Amino acid sequence: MPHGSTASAQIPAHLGPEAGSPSEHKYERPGVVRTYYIAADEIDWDYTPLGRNLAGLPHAETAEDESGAGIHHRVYHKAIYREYTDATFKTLKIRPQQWQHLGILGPLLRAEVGDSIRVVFKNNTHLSVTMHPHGLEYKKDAEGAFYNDSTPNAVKLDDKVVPGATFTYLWTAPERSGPASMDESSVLWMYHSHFVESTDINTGLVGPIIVTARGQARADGTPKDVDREFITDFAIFDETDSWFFDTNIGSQSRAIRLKSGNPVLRERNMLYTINGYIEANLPMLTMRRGERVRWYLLSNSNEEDIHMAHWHGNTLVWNKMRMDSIFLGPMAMAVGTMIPDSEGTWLFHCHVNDHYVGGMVGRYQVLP
Ligand SMILES: [Cu+2]
Repeated sequence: MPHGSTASAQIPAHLGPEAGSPSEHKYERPGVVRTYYIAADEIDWDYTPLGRNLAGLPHAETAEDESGAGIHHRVYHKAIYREYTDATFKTLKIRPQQWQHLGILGPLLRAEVGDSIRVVFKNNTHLSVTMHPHGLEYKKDAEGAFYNDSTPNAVKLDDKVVPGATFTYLWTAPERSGPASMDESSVLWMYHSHFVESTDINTGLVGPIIVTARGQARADGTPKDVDREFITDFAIFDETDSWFFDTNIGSQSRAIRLKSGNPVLRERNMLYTINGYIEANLPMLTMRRGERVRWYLLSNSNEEDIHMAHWHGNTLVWNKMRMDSIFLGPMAMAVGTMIPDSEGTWLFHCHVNDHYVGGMVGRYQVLP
């Protein structure tokens, strides 16, 4: 079932392959423009919607509540990207069952090589934010990043979308945005707000992009050669670097705002999550034995975002190598393919001790 709003409009001529380019001869279909209506919204995010330590791990530290937000919940005010049905931004698009696990991540944007992605972006927050994509092709008027790049004001509207404003980003997926020779049929990119980048991401503004090789995508953009896809962000959210830190913690925090000035306060407000869930609140990632399952992994941008994603029970292939763990540095993106042969419910967690103890744990399930 298509996740994005796929417009069947022909790609504008200037966005297609250049005449005589090396890729022209394998241009099997005209690219489409995939349009998404995305808003940055303020919400109260519950890192533990179903309770604490759902994996039943035998260590006591994580069972105590440190947020002051309740015994069983850790809730913070945040800003996230959400998808709407159209440009009125009145109706949220229902996230399909298979993508419920995206959690705090923004809507999945997809393209097949040759396609364009058009995002009508509305800023419903009280912050100035943007959307900045990795991997896709963009011009200076759609980079979504605020810095001195010697461009005139006319092409800086994308750099700072103020509260209440709307901006339309147009990005393209040429060959260099899609799989290279060592990749499989699809690659992962991300997008995030890039006004005050670190604070924007810690506030929650990050999401995934998948680009499938030309000719290897179904109509909805999914790669034809896989049965199931999962996206997991090994994401530390440093709530002391959130735009809403003062709101979340209380007015007394202003004096101790500097994160380096109070390591205890900072550690208490570091959330070691997978897709914004801690302690196995990540929805059960469910697949069937023998399916071809593609795992897309990413990570956030804090200096502590150094992770080792580890699967119990099954192995996968990454970069033509057999693995049961994949290393992720800050803002990493990695893709692996698993053909599970061991049935059961299995731990899926970060193997860095502090992260594991801090709750960076999920589970996946292999059915017969
Ligand atoms: Cu980790």
